[in-house]
Amino acid sequence: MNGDPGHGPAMLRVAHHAKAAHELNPNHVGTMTRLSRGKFITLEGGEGAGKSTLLAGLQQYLVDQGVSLVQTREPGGTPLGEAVRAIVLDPAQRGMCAEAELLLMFASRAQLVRECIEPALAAGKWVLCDRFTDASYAYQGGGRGVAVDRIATLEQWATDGLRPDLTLLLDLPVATGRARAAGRGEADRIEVEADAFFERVRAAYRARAAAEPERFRLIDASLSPAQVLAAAIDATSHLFGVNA
Ligand code: Z5A
Repeated sequence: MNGDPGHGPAMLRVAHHAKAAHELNPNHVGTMTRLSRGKFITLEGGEGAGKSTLLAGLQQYLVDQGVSLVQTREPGGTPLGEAVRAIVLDPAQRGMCAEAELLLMFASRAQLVRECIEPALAAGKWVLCDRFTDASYAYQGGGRGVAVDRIATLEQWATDGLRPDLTLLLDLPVATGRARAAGRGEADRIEVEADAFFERVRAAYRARAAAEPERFRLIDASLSPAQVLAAAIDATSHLFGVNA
């Protein structure tokens, strides 16, 4: 599925986690019972790309398909994560160094994986998450220039190498996204960065999508909301029926 060492093919991961769920399921009876692991979908993109808009429509679609769904976000999603979010987005924290920013993102992520994502997937629920580790590679790696191998080390430690089954990348020219996002009130600590920062973020996202075409679906976010939703729905189709 991807060429990174330490991250096995999707079906191997499914098998591994199905075993974990089996072991954790108190209702398990007999060796033939096996709980199907849920699917993990993430949404990524630059500022104003339309993730929130897409989330609402995609959530409704998946629920209509009978999927038991958990929706969450990063940074955030847990009481600890939401407290971290308030700190990392606070414009008053303008002196925050790139390393502290990265570690805070992973602190939120470590808690979210253990408190929310893994229990949900193990229980057979699907998880729809607004941003995940790819955002750290894009913003802290691409945007801030933190070395990729440091992020990879944290990823392995904080998430145990958890990768989404599908990542929808909403790709949009920086100027278009910033124009969309303008007028929402006071910019947060990251939104005040210069265009060049967001150009590096976009380039890093696109490079990750190109490196892992099986996991990523790159969606032209300049299309209408209905067209973006249709592309996202099309991208989820292969998740149905696998490991059923
Ligand atoms: N961050 C990080 O640095 N490292 C990490 O590891 C993680 C995150 C996990 C918070 O993320 C910040 O955290 C973010 C990255 C950083 N910083 N920035 N910048 P966030 O996801 O909560 O915040 P955001 O990226 O700023 O999201 P956003 O600006 O709210 O964008 P959005 O949700 O993608 O857009 P939207 O609200 O759906 O749409 C924006 C506007 O465009 C709105 O008026 C819509 O009506 C309109 N829109 C939406 N879709 C369309 C289409 N298709 N056509 C036309 N208009 C549209």
